[in-house]
Amino acid sequence: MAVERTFSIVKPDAVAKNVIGEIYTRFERAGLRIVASKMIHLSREKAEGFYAEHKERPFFGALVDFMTSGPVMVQVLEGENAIKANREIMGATNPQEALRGTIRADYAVSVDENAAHGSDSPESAEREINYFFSADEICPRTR
Ligand code: RTP
Ligand code: MG
Repeated sequence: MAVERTFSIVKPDAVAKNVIGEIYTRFERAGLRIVASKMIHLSREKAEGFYAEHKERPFFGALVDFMTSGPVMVQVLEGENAIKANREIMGATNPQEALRGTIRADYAVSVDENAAHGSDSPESAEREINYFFSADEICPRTR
């Protein structure tokens, strides 16, 4: 498996809980490198575009409300099998179903406010990275 990139968000609930650093530490402990990172407060338009695949779902309005409720950290993670590795570290979408020791089990309380996002495929990783970062904002490993 070649080195791969994935896109990640520390969602507003986790930023509000002051656990950005703890979540970043989990990425690093799993062998993922942070090669781009910034804090932003999403506009509704930006959040709606990001979650466009869920536009027709009943939870879409609540999801956009939540994602715009406070700042988020957005980052690009790089490493072996990064997409799957990040999904494993995050745990299931519903924190009630997430394995112990995962980000969502430890920091999230509900499916609506579930602490983190991670790309679910190479195609979405590419789209999501380009949605938030320009090429000159990504700093691959040099040493
Ligand atoms: P994400 O995209 O945020 O990483 O989460 P995911 O892949 O695990 O889940 P996805 O199906 O893509 O859903 C995106 C976000 O929508 C909210 N959601 N709410 N109330 C519900 O039944 C429901 N289902 C999904 C969650 O916040 C989920 O992270
Ligand atoms: Mg998803």
